[in-house]
Parts: sequence; C-alpha cells; structure tokens
Amino acid sequence: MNDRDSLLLKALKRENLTTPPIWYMRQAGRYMPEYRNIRKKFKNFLDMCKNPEVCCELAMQPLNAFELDAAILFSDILTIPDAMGLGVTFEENKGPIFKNPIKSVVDINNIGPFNPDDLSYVYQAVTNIRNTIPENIPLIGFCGSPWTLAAYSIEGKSSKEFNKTKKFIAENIDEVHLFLSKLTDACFLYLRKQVQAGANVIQIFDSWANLLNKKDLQTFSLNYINSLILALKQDSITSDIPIILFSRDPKCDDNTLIETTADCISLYWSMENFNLDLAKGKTAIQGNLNPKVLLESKETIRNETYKLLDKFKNFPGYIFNLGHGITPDINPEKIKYLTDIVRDY
Ligand code: 1CP
Repeated sequence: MNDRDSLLLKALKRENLTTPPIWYMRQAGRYMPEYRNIRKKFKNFLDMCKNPEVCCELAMQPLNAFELDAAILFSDILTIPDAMGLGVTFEENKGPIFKNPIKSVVDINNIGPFNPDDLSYVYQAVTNIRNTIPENIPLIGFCGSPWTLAAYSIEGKSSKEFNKTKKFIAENIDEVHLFLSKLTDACFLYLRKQVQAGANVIQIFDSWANLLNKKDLQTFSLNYINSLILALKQDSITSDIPIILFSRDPKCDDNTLIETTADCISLYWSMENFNLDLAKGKTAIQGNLNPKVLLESKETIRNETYKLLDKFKNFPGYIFNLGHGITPDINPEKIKYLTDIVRDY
C-alpha cells in the first residue's frame, strides 16, 4: 500500500498533523442498523466471524458511513482460545461462553501447539478487506493480550471481578505462566499471519489490565506484551508494522506503558492525566473521548471533543479515537457528527 497520504501511518510515525486521523474502537457493531441486519442471520456471533465475505462487508460499513481513516479487521479476540479447543460461543446479547474453560493444571498441560492455520478464516477476511478498501486507508489487525485471553479462558465467560481467575492464579502460578507463554506464542503467529494477509497496523487489546495491581500487571500482563512486541519487532515479516497498545485503566506508571516500545498508546477514557511530556517523541497517542459523551447533546459532544483536541494540538503523533469501544446505545448520527467536528476543528 502507498503510505504517502495515509494519515494514520503518518501519526504512528509521530508526525504532527493539522487534522488527526480518525477511527473508532468497535466502529463496526450493534449500534449500526446495517450491522444488526446481518447479525440477525447468525445465532452464534463466532459463526459470523468465520465467514470472510460477511466480515469484509461488516468492516466496510463504518467506512462507508463515516469516511474514516482506517479499517479494522472484523473478528474477535477470542478466536485464539476457540482455536485452542476451548469452544467459544456468543449467544444473543450475552457475552462469551466457553464450553471447555481452563479448570485445572491438566487443562493447561493438555493444550496442544497452536496451529495458526486453524484461523485461516481470519486471514481470508483480512485479505478481502485489504482488497476492498482504498489503497491509502490502512487496515488494522488485532489480538487480545495474553493476559486478557487467559482471564476469559479461565473464567469461562465475562465477569466484573474475574474472581475465579484470580483464585486459579493464586493456586497455580507456574502453570498460569506456562499458559501465558503459550498464548504469547499464539498471538505472535496469529498477528504475523494477519500481516502476511494484508494488515498494515496491529492493535493489542489488554481489555482486562484493570483487574491487576501494579506488581501483578507487570508479572502477568506487561511482561508478556513486551515479549510479544519484541518478537514482532524482530521478525522480518512484522518488523515495520506499527503496534498500538490499548491497556484498560492500568495501574502502572505512565512510563511503564511508554517503555513497552509500542509505537502508540491507546488511552482508556479515564486516563486524562497521562503525562504527554513523557510520551512526546517516544510514542504516538490514541484516544480518548469517553464513549458516554456520545449519549449527550451535540453541544456537550462538541465541548468535550474540542477540549481533548486542544490538549493534543501540539502532540506529535495523535490519533483521534474514543477511550473504549462504541456501545450499542449510541446513535450512529452522533458518530457522523463527531467525525465532522474533529475534521472541522
Ligand atoms: O452479538 C454481537 O453482535 C456481538 C458484539 C461483538 C462485536 C461487534 C463482539 C462480542 N465482538 C465484536 C467485534 C469485535 N471485537 C471487534 C471488531 C469490530 C470493530 O472494532 O469494529 C474487535 C476489535 C473486538 C475486540 C474485543 N472482543 C475486545 C477488545 C476490545 C474491548 O472492547 O475492550 C474484547 C474484550 C472482546 C470480547 C467480546 N467480544 C464480544 C463481547 C460481547 C465480548 C465480551 C466483552 C466483555 O467481557 O464485557
């Protein structure tokens, strides 16, 4: 692809731009009527993800509606545990359910080597999207962080506190580390295949970083994210691909995130005091309007957005995004409005 005029790739190289690139986490999803029309044809959400033509159509929906500066692969982070045999399903309006969650040390030892070719439906979706979007629009591939994938796999579902997971870790530390290593290797192979299939940027979602205290965050999450980033940076296929790290409300120093060597830190909406002076020249920044603002009036949306844009005006390498995904209760017109006012700023 030709990156001369790609705003996102420029921002990821920390160029100071007059208009930031714009894309949204969960830009494809239930808030769009076009999405719901297709979604209702599939009982299990993952069956929809296993259809590359449908994934391509879904990834195109927000681009067609809002002329965004990036596409994101339509898939889910739980494809890896599903491929590892944990049997992931998503029933109507419920979160993920694992048929075979990790219940014991034996389950961890029994996980065979991850075969990235089991997820060829994902790479086919990547190629279809890459072949459909304009040349100057980058395609973001993604994976969950090893920690976030482990938390779902042990809990067997989503949860507020993940207490089962915390108990399991306390009782089986060594095996949990083995599991996290297996997941890290899987993420690397998976992302490399996404890049070979046409992904131009990678985002790692550490959506459950917020569960861990400072020390555990380092031990169970950041150490594995660092290994993953290092492996990607050392591999000839992925070394030039910029990496964005989204860590949900992590209890660590800002510098610890910057030192991950991710090319960009995606800030959760509550991270409004993140030290931009520390980050300057080291990482790009993405974020971080609170998605809840989009439930407010246009005036409030404009005020909050312009406050954020004022803050990032002189930051070299800024990408406009929300501080977490678009929720199903957001009116698509608000996304259109938001995109327009960022470009008019
Ligand atoms: O029924 C439905 O329609 C399912 C809703 C849905 C969608 C649209 C799920 C279920 N996943 C997705 C797509 C998805 N998931 C994308 C691509 C779409 C896009 O961004 O445009 C991406 C990047 C994800 C990543 C993902 N899945 C994350 C990380 C981002 C985040 O929100 O923190 C997580 C945590 C998941 C797990 C997941 N997938 C779906 C659900 C309901 C959940 C559980 C969320 C929870 O635990 O609360």
